[in-house]
Amino acid sequence: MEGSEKLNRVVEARMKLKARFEDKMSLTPSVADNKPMGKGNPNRHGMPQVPIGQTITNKWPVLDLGIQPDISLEKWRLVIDGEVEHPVELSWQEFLALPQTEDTSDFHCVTTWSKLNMNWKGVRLLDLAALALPKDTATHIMCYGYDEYTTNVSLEEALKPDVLLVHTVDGQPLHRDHGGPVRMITPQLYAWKGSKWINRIEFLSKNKLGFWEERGYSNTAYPWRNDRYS
Ligand SMILES: Nc1nc2c(c(=O)[nH]1)N[C@H]1C(S)=C(S)[C@@H](COP(=O)(O)O)O[C@H]1N2
Ligand SMILES: [Mo]
Repeated sequence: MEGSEKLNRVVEARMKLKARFEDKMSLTPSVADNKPMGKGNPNRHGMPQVPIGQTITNKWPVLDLGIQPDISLEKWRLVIDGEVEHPVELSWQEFLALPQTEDTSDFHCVTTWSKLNMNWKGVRLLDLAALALPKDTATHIMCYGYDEYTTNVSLEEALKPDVLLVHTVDGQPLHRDHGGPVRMITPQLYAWKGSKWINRIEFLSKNKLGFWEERGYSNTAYPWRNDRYS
C-alpha cells in the first residue's frame, strides 16, 4: 500500500474509534469529576495539579518487580492482539515509522509521589489501536511487560490522547530502569497502569485483573478520587 493511503486509513480508523468512545471518555472522572480532590491550579483537564495525598518529587524513583529485562532493539517486538480485526506485531523500525506524538504530562505514583511536567515522545495507544482495529466487543486492554507484569485498563481510559507508548523522556532515550526501550504512560491514572518494558497489548471483551489489581490495587486507579486500593 502507498504511504499516504496507509496513513489515510489509519487516520480514518482513529477518528472512528475516537467517535465510538467519545461519550464514555467525556464522563470519566479524570475529565468530568465535579469534586476532584487535590490542590493547585487546574491542569489542562480541569483537575487540581496535585491529586490528593500526593507529594511532588523532582527525582524519579524506580519501581519494579525486581527484574529489569534487557531487551535489544533488534529483539524488541510489540504484539497487539485479542479482540481485534488485524492483529499486528511491530518491530522497532515499524514502531518508529508510526506517527510520533510529543506531550508533556504528569506522573502520579500510588506510593504518593508525583513528578510534574515530564516531556514524552512516542506513539499514542489510540494510533496503535487504529492499526489493529478493536472489534465492537472490545472493552478493555491487558498490557504485558517483558518482566511478566500485567495491568488492565478500560478502553475509555486507554484511548485518551494522553496515553502513549514512549521511547523518549525529556529528550533522552527512556532508560532501562524506567521501562526502556518502550513503556506505556497513563497520566490521568496512577502510574502502575502504564506497563514498563511493554511487549503486548491484548484487547479483551471483558475486564480481567492485572498483577497489582489481583493483589488489591484499584481496578480504575483515579488519582483525584484517591482510588488506590479496592
Ligand atoms: N513491567 C512493569 N511495569 C510497571 C511496573 C513493574 O513492576 N513492571 N511497576 C508499575 C508501578 S507500581 C509504577 S508506580 C510505575 C513506576 O515507574 P518508574 O519505575 O519508571 O517510576 O511503573 C509501573 N509499571
Ligand atoms: Mo506503583
